[in-house]
Amino acid sequence: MAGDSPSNSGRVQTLNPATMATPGGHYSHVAVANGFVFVSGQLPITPAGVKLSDAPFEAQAAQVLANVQAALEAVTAAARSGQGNLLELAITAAQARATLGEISEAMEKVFGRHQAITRTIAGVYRSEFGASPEIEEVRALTDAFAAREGRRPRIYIAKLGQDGHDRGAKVVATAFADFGFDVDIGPLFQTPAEAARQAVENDVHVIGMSSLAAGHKTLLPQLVEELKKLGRPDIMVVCGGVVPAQDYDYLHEHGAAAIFGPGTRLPATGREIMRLLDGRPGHT
Ligand code: B12
Repeated sequence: MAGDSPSNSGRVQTLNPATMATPGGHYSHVAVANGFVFVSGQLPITPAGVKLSDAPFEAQAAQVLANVQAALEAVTAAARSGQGNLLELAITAAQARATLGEISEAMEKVFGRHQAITRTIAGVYRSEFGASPEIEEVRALTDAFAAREGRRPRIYIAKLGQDGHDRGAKVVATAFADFGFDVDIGPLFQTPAEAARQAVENDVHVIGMSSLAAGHKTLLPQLVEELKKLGRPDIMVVCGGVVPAQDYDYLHEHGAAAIFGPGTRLPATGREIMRLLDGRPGHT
C-alpha cells in the first residue's frame, strides 16, 4: 500500500491509490476498519443510521453481503414497478460490489433474457448472385446426393463461444439453402457440447463452424471431441470465417475437414463440401 494517500474518518481508514476511479457509496478501494483490512473495499455499513458495523467480523461480513443483496433487490423492484432510475440503482449495486452478471440477473427476473430468433430465408443468395453455372453445378451435386442417399445433404451452421458476428453465418445459411442443402442454423454463443448435441439430434452430415472472434483453435477441437463422445465422429466439421492461414495446419490436425478463410467464394465452399461428402468411404 506504499504510495497510497490515506484518509481517516473515525476508525475507518480508506486507502485510495491515485490511479483508481473515485470511490462512491459504501465502496472504497481498500479500507482498514476495526483492525481488519477490507481489500474488496466493501464496508460493513449498517443501512439503519448508515454507520459502520462494530459487530464481530462474521457479522460484518454478513452485513456486507446483505448490503449487496439489498442493492440488487432494489434493482429488481425498480424493474418491476417502472419507478426509479435503473441506471443509478445498477451503479449503486456495482459500488456495493455486485457483479455485472448479478445486476443483469436482477433485471432478468422481470424482463427475461433476450432470445434472438434466427430465420433462414431461401432464395436470397441465389437472386443476389444471379444466374450462375457455379451455383447450378453445386445444385446438381446436391441433387445427385439426394437421389443416391434418399435425403439432401444437411449442414448445421454453428456459432460457438463468445463470437457474436452472425452476419456471415446467415449469409452462409441462405447460400447453402440455395445450393440445395437442408440447413439448420444454431443460436449464438453455443458451447461445443451444445452444438454437437444439436447436430446429432438433427442427424446432419456436416457442421459448418463460423469463426470470427479467434476462438477456433480452442472450440473446433472441443467440437470434434464432443462428436466423438456422442458416437458420431463421422459428422464432418468444416470451419469458415476470419481464420488466419497459420492456423490451418493446427485445425486440420484437430479434425477440420476443410477451412474456408476470408475471401472464399461460397459456391466453391459448397462444391468442396460435396466433394468431401461424396468421397467418404461407401458413399460414391
Ligand atoms: C461487422 C463486424 C462486427 C459487428 C458484428 C455484427 C454482427 N451481428 O455480426 C460488431 C460491431 C458487433 C463487432 C464486434 C466485435 N468485433 Co468485429 N467485425 C466486424 C467486421 C467489420 C465485418 C464482419 C462481417 O459481418 N462481415 C460480413 C460477412 C458476410 O462476412 P464473414 O462473416 O466474413 O463471412 C463470410 C466468410 O468469412 C465466409 N464464412 C464465414 N463463416 C463461414 C462458415 C462456413 C461454414 C463457410 C463455408 C464460410 C463462412 O462466408 C461468408 C460470406 O462470404 C469484421 C472485419 C472484417 N472485414 O471481416 C470485424 C472483426 C471480425 N471483428 C473483430 C473484433 C476483434 C471484434 C470485437 C472483439 C471488437 C471489440 N473489441 O469489442 C467485437 C466482438 C463481439 C463478439 N462478441 O463477437 C476482428 C476479429 C479478429 C480476429 N478474429 O482475430 C475483425 C476481423 C476486425 C479486425 N480486423 O480486427 N464486429
